[in-house]
Amino acid sequence: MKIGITCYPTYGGSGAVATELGIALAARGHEVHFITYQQPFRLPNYLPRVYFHEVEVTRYPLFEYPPYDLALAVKMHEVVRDHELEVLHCHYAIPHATSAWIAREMLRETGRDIKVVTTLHGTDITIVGQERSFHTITKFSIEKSDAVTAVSSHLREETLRAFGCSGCSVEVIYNFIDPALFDRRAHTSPFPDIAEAGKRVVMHISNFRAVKRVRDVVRVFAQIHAQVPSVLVMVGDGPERVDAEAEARLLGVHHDVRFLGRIDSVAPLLAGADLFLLPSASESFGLSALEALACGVPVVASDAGGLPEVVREGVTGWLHPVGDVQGMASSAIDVLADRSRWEVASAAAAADARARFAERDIVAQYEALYSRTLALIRA
Ligand code: GMT
Repeated sequence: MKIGITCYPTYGGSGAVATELGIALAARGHEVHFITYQQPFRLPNYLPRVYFHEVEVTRYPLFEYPPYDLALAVKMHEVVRDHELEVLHCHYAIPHATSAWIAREMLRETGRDIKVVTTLHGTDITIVGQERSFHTITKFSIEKSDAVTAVSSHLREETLRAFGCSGCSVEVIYNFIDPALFDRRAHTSPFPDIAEAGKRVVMHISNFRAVKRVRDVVRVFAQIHAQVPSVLVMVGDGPERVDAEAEARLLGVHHDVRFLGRIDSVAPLLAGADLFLLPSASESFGLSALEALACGVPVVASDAGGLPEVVREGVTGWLHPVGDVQGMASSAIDVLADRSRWEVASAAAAADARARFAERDIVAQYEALYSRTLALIRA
């Protein structure tokens, strides 16, 4: 198949999933064209059958707000036409699915067709899509897609609740991991100094937006730190980083908190972690939690959104109500202080991630969806 993929190329779960999907599809013999404003952060420079088409937005004094959505639609139209793509797979509804709809309408004028598959990732539905000004266009874009997927059952239900979905269905296709990459045994410890000091590594990875509640990460860690010799490794960057740094100083744990900034390749870091914290206010799936589990890192997280679908309560991790710093700290201390308990949870995490979220199985679900959607053309 010839497939176009559009995503947000910078740091973020949806961009990571879209890119890993494209790479996996190309490895299975498909031709994949990424159409976006920047090379996706997880995309290597060259891979057979993978192409990158940069969307350039015209700057003109009249355009106080340069029209990216239109530039994207024009580029989609051009790439579909010139490379005879069959499917445009949009990750994140706004504006990608809207631009794809425009491109499809333009193509129809010339007697061509393209199938539009939209994958909903979370904030496109839970935050952005429910903004009053975006609600109608989000609903429209979902309904005009030829197929719609959501990354968890929770997000599917939330989509149907918030938008309804006349004439379409939302299929759940979970996010996935490459079991060979997200493997504890495949990497050497990135933190030998912490291990030599006899301390455990607690980790958090995100874009440090408000929804991630990074101050709770530091608060939970402060309680762990009081009981278990440990270091908190914070990976990523974003608007709440300053607050998290201030919280660490306020709680007097800043000497054992390391802010690494944005790092694209997280598998080697996760392979050196003992516990992953994700106390988000909402999380449609929690890709970083899955990546941690696959690396044999038990997860302590909030009992929010799709996280209960990813983390098996009491087996691969522990879930607590949003904001329950005490409960999260207590679960974290229990598992970190008991080596044999940690080993059981770590092994269960790695096994469960492979059993339910292996790249091979999930990518096959997308291939089947593309085939079913393409069959609709010919019907
Ligand atoms: O969480 C973010 O801020 C980034 C966002 C995105 O669009 O990249 O992540 C969403 O999509 C990820 C991949 O499907 C999910 O794992 C995240 O749970 C989801 N974020 C939220 O729902 C807050």
